[in-house]
Amino acid sequence: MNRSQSDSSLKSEDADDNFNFTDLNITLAEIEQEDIKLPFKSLEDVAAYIKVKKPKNVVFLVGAGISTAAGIPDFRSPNTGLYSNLQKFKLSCPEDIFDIRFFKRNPVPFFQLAKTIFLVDVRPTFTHYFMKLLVDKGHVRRIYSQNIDTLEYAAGINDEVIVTAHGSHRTSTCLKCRATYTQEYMENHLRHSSELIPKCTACRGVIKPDIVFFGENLPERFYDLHLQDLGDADLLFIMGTSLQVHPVAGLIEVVRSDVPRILFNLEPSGQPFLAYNSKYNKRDFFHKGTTDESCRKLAELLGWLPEIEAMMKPKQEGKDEDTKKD
Ligand code: CNA
Repeated sequence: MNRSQSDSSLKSEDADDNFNFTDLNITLAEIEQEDIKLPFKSLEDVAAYIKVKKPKNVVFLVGAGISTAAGIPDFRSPNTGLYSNLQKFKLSCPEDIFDIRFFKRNPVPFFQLAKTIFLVDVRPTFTHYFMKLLVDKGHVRRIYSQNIDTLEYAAGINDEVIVTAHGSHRTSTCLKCRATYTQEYMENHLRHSSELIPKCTACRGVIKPDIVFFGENLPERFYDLHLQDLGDADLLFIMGTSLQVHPVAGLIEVVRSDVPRILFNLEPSGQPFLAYNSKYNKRDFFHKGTTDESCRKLAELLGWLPEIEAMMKPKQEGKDEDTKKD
């Protein structure tokens, strides 16, 4: 990883989705010709595209911004991002805390931080469940997540669909003998051990969570899948990422030149490669705001809001019951 409608036949086909084309900013002629004009001008256009084109190879490229609503800070947001809050570690450069060369010399700052970011009780966000619903409806080819928080799995998304491009802390590995350890083992250590640095029970080497640090290779699964997945993609959603970390940021350029690219983010990112502000833009669309707000609005337009809320509800009730028992 490197730093730097009103047509009744259409309606009946999708009757279970409660979809109402009259809500959308498209004409009947466009629907009949299945010709939704690019670039999209609104979320209504995006919803119409999904309804009419029924994409089967949607690729999501997501980053830390989809998890901030769960309480996990991102890297680069001013004031709230991790990089603005590392003063106590006295690093010459904030990226050092996730740099493998630095870690091998001095793993202390990373594990001090790990205690605060790995041990919090977090739940998937609306955005995670929006992705899950698209997966369940057969629209999704793959989710490329830069996040290490494992919330895609917690939302119940099938492992096969997920590529954790920067690894995750589901497992950890001894840097000396390559013995592997579970997430539970690492969490127990961080919570209960008097020693800060976790050491291998076999060889006393330092155990490092399997997240990809600057200076390390991405998982093989990323290299095995990304060219085919992005080459076959029929819609790209980019959500909650500053697109500053390569090679993942480069995925936006691997999709075919006629494939729509949608960015949901608090601030513009990906320019000039994403051309939503250019007069030459042919297929890029930026919707500014939180990913939860954008996904919620899109789900509403698609008539999918009740299904997503139903997916989120049992988890909420389960948590409430757990709390009562304590
Ligand atoms: P980043 O560089 O911190 O950028 C995050 C982007 O998301 C910024 O452009 C923000 O404006 C935007 N953003 C923040 N909150 C929201 C929100 N609620 N809705 C919409 N947009 C929002 O993070 P990237 O993911 O781009 O950078 C890649 C790094 C971050 C990877 O190596 C990750 O491992 C690493 N990271 C992951 C986590 C996590 O697992 N949750 C947390 C912090 C950092």
